[in-house]
Amino acid sequence: MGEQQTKKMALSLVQPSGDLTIGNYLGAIRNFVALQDEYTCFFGVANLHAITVTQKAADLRRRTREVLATFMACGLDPARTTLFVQSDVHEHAELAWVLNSITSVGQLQRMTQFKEKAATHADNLNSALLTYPVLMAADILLYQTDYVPVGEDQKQHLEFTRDTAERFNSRYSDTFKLPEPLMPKISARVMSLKNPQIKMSKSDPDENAYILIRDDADAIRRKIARAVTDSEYHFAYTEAQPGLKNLIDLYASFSGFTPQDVVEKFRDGNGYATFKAALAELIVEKMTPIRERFLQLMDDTAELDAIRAAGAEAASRVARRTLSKVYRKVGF
Ligand code: AQP
Repeated sequence: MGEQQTKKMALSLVQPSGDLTIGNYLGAIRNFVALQDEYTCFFGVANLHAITVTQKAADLRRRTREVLATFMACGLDPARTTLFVQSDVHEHAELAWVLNSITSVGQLQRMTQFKEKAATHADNLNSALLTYPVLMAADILLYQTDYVPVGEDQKQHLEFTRDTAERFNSRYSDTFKLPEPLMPKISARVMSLKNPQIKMSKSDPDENAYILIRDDADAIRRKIARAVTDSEYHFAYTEAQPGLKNLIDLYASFSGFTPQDVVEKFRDGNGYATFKAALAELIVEKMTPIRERFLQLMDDTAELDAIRAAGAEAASRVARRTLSKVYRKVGF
């Protein structure tokens, strides 16, 4: 008991909105693994968030299981860490409703991700796309979270969460802890392999833009070989060569080298081909054991179901405590 209470709380969720990419791995999941000993950890599958974009029910159900299996394949250990599915814990939706009542529409309309998604999903501009950050604030605040390990794209949502917590605390009384982001130093923002101006996203319509955690060695080699670079043929780590810079960052993240070390190692190579081939082999080496473990876990339905059920129970216990406090304060 003492240990649970003195350790700080870390929480993060991942959407089952597509097959997970190495962006999700390097920006988020790999960092979750490193936190397991130091913090009390809760990691979830954000299936409520995923329906802000149209999903086929069977695909969403399958991907929800796949995210759980990916968490474990990457090294999250259900004996030390709570792994859960967001829709199994009804408190998330209930707290989001309360937080909606203290959130201004203008603030939501100014969020970068809303503006981007509104542009790409103009045919399905549903109100959940607008209120997405409110649900994300509920996800985090329910667990009295200290740290949220996320990629850089989520920084603005985290600031929104802190604003919302402060507003509730000052309108009612001190209820929520203010969470801090935890971002990796390299690969906080892995860029698309086809357009290094935009981030690598699992819902990108071009499958060559990303490497999936479940991609096999041939797919990895093919996608790296086709990755956009430039025609400078000058091996340097600079904003002026964003495609190459992204690949150098990937090499640095997977190898533990600094980007400058990577430049030293490959600057005398013959064009970019030698570097690309070495990068592909490095990714294959690091991702193959994860992929194999993922495939094994997906075969064991009973184990995944048991982990999901235990996670739902553990998460609900914590979430219930915060929600009942909130309900009392607002007068329910
Ligand atoms: N390209 C990225 N680089 C670094 N980190 C990233 N993350 C996502 N893309 C990158 C981090 O992965 C975690 C889970 O993300 P998510 O699934 O909740 O949603 P997202 O950020 O919207 O991820 P995607 O892949 O871009 O999904 P879609 O295409 O469905 O919107 C988060 O911590 C995120 O920062």
